[in-house]
Amino acid sequence: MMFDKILVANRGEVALRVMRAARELGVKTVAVYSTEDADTYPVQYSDEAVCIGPAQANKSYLVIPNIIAAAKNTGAQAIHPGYGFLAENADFARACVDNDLVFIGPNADCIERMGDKSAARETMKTCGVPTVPGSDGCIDTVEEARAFAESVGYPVLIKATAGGGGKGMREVHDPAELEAQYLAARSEAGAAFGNDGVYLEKLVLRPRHVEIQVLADDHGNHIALCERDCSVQRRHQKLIEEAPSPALTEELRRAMGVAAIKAVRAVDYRNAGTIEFLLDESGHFYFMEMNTRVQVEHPVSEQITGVDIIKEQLRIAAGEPMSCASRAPFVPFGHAMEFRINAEDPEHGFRPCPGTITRFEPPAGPGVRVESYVRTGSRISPYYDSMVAKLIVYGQDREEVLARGRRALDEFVIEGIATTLPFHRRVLDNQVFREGKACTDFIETQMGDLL
Ligand code: MV4
Repeated sequence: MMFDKILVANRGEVALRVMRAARELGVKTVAVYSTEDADTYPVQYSDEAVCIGPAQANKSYLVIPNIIAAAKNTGAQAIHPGYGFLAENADFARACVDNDLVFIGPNADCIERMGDKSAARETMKTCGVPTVPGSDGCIDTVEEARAFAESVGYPVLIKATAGGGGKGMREVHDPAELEAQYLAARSEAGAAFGNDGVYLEKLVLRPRHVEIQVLADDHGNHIALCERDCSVQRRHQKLIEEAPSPALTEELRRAMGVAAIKAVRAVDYRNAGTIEFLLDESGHFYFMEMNTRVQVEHPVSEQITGVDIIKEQLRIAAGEPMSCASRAPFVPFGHAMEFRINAEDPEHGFRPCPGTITRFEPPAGPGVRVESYVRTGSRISPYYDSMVAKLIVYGQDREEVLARGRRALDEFVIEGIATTLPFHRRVLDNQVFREGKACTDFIETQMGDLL
């Protein structure tokens, strides 16, 4: 049975996105907020709101007992974690279950198994999902690292098993650098994650980042909602995502979807998740990581499939079958692109620019969707992520979407703070991007002056 009331353990645009989905399903919402966020729109939008602490996230949005208490005290039956904060925290998922609350996401074991990147890679290899040639588990000595690098050939990439999102990664192009990079990667990982385990992979040159959105329910439905191409990133922060990927053929899409479903079945995964792949220049793809949460860029998949991913998450968590299963296998219709509008100054190394928005005029019209929690007069807090809005444009093909993106970015007015709007306008003028040929080095090679 669908929930009567859920608590949203997040803030900003994703909190609002989840509440809107809940409202369409007739589900009441409880917001939790820090004192810093007391006047934000998601708090006003919710049916009830509970203050859970001061501005610092580790004293509010990350305090598990306070969030659990807020859910129990308000009679919420389930908790949606959004993305970031506690979304991929296995202890939080366990704390929910221990307190008779449904965690709207996968179970704690799945979160843990995918959180250890070396173990996740082994799991995928075992169930036949392609992986980059790499070490079996972690590498404990420089000698072992050297032996592995010689066997697969340079260049190699050292990765932290507790990492993900690019933290604690070191490239090694020359045997003379191996020892220093290996030791640096271990100490960096130890300092950042309290776990200095590292593993090695052959370095894939000029890869694209292509990921498959999946949904799985308790009724045996496992579906792939096509792919997203997230190759335009800066320091492992995605800036633009699109679906479908301009780099995939129908055949590759099918193969990647099959691999993603294999991965989901292998760990008995439930709810929404994403399998990230590296796609090399010759069209081979390799498992990179699994994200056990809903992602920032989920709207582009929604626009090309017509599936409301958040509503499906609620149905799945409530034990109902997903409503879209009979439509699988999904063939993407049209094209969609998302631009992340951050309070950052692209002219000055993307430095954060918190402050008050003195004017906010979002674009509208055909094929335009804006996901944001701000309005004129809103304050962007220095304490949290700098994302102000997501602009999603969609249309019948990529060409229409490029023109629509340009039109919508030109309509978008945000005053009072610097934003990434001018950066996005420039990307849309770039020939490599327009041709659909951007890979993960796009910003360095094409937007080098911005770095
Ligand atoms: C790689 C790679 C090349 N070869 N693995 C970056 C984040 C983490 N998820 C894994 N990452 C990469 N793994 C091998 N064997 C290149 C990257 C990578 C990257 C991947 C996707 C998007 C942007 C990236 C930027 C730099 C490096």
